[in-house]
Amino acid sequence: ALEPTRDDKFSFGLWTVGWQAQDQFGSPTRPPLDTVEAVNRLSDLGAYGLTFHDNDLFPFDATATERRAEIDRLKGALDSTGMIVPMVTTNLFSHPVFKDGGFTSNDRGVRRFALRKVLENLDLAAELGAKTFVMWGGREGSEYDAAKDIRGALERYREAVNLLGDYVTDKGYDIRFAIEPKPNEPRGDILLPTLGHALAFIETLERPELVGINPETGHEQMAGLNFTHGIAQALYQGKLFHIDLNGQRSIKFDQDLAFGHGDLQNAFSLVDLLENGGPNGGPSYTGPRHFDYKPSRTEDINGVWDSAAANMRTYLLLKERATAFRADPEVQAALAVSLVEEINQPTLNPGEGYAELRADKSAYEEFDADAYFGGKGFGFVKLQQLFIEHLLGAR
Ligand code: GLT
Ligand code: MN
Ligand code: MN
Ligand code: MN
Repeated sequence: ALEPTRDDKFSFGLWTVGWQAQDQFGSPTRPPLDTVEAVNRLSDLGAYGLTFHDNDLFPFDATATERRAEIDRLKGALDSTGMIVPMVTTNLFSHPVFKDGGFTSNDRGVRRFALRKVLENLDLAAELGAKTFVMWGGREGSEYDAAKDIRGALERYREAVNLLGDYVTDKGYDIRFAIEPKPNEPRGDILLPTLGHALAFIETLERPELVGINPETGHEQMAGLNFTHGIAQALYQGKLFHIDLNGQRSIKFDQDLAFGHGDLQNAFSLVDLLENGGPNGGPSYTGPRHFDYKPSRTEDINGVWDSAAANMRTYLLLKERATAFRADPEVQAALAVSLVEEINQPTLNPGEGYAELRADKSAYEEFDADAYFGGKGFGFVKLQQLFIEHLLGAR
């Protein structure tokens, strides 16, 4: 069960294993990786999908012929391996023209160009059978408060997403959009910085049902937020359309470590939620388990494939540990002591409203808050220690 299979639905961005490890302070440490090689190797390792930005596959200035040649090479590799493309996205952040953003650049000509670039790429996403189109607005933001009218920028963001919704609807494409939040980097501050901001924004759209979110572990954790909590809310609101799994250690630059190499406890609770948090204890999310990480700059190509395998193996290890955690009678007993299931019981009785609640003296007049618990605690720490012991493989 620790050997990844297609059924695990593991996918990788072409920009992840393909990252040449250039950063703010240094040049690349690895040669370019060919797309066909990436597909073959990921397939051999047990992944089922490859995702990409338009310009991971072909350069920004590719001619129509060059673009088609690269698409056809990818299709050949997909055919020969059985790999699929579950998600496609557009690069609206690398080229200098996007220095103040794509959909929300102050410059209107850039905004029109960005929209056209995405429309072209939506056709490609449909051609490859991608069901999700991710939008990471890394350059949508500002460094200076006076330099960006945020309400105007949100209105332009909305205008853009509404247009894209018109397009897939009119074309009959089976594609939904997933907005990927990030608080900062590369911009000083990015629009829709957390998944909560994105969820609120989506409700303002003309076709909110077409739009969900693609939260990334590290991006929420960069803002000091609990990723598992955020994912639970996205699931609760039916908006977890896609997920970017990786590792991050606290509030600092975007580390994009392998999954589990950051906050391991949070990774464990996340896998437990995704795999066992559904209605009958089954999966709560059935989409791709997509890894968006950066193989560290210290690594050669062998390190790249080791890290790709590490993401999947850690996920499967945590899945195994989560199954054991749920099955442990002591955990079940601790969950009961901690009243974890009681949160699912409505606070009001059937048919009860405020009048009936006010009439229930036991709820208030006779409720003795001081004596209520009789000094008894919730037992959360004991439960947490069981969680840790399962994570450590001690039980
Ligand atoms: C970029 C970013 C990722 C996004 C990708 C999708 S691009 O690598 O850091 O978090 O998911 O645009
Ligand atoms: Mn990231
Ligand atoms: Mn990144
Ligand atoms: Mn990402």
